[in-house]
Amino acid sequence: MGVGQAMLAAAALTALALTNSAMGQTAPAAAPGANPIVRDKFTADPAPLVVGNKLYLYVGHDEAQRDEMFNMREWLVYSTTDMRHWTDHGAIMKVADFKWAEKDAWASQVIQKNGKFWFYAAVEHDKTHPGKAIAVAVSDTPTGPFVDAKGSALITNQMTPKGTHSWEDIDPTVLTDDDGATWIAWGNRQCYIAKLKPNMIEIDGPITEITPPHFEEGPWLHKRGSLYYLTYASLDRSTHRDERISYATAPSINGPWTYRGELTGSGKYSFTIHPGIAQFKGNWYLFLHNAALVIGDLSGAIGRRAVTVEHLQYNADGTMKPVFQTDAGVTVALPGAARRN
Ligand code: FUB
Repeated sequence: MGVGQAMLAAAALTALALTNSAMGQTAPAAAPGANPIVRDKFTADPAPLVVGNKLYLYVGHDEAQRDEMFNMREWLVYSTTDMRHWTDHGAIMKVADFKWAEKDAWASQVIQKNGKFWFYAAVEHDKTHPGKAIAVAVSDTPTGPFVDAKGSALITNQMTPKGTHSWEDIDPTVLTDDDGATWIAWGNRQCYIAKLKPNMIEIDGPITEITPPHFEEGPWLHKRGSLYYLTYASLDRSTHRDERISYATAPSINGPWTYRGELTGSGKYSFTIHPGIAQFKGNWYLFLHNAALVIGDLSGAIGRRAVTVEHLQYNADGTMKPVFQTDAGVTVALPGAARRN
């Protein structure tokens, strides 16, 4: 996101938050699993991972106070077996666990490979490599403890010299292809992809730019059948104030990527939105975040978001059906969710 843009959005959201507080609005009591799915903490950038009969959900912990823009110091993990009831496993890591990083527990994803769980996350690098960077950590279990797997950044801002801004190298997403190769995509305004070495902690070969139309941030790679999907937070600056979700598809991880348009509208009260996609027990799910949660006297804001989940459905040609963000979320059986956007 642009800093100027983010500050404007923060001001708008603060005004909204004050309005909500003044009106005494709180999150309504809801059926288990209704949105937002975590209600006692502000959470953002959802990243699902299915392991056996559980779905694990990794999120950044939003702790911004008052008009702070972001205050994200750790990543949390939750799990579910039924998409209704969630178990809180606490923090898997703090930014401080990466000795070379300064701040910002931004978007992440965990992938399972070779009996280990690999955690990729965006952080702010220290002054030796100014700008955002991508960290990699490893654990024997999905709930951690995770430890820095490399002792240095996997990707730094200096590795993508054509980029225009210091927060270009954020929001990693990882996919292991049918041939066993794992790929990592990431970016803000520019979207990049590279292959990982089998050791999972080094880039193998070139970094390729694949920026799709209106790409802003938050790429998410997944594959269904023979089709590859690149889903992302988009911002068409000529028409929209807040990010939406758009996507592209390709016949191979190497492309070519075809833009397929918008998948969702904006998250309620939120400048940012962030996709995470998983198939679990036969159904597909799209995780998102909005800024509609109120906890005590703190309302949603740019750094106080709340993760949500909706059913995801496909058309016969592999394109994804538009997703409408609801309060009921997946507590409503398909296809009955009411439209919000
Ligand atoms: O949560 C911090 C940043 O905001 C993420 O890295 C972006 O995707 C946006 O959600």
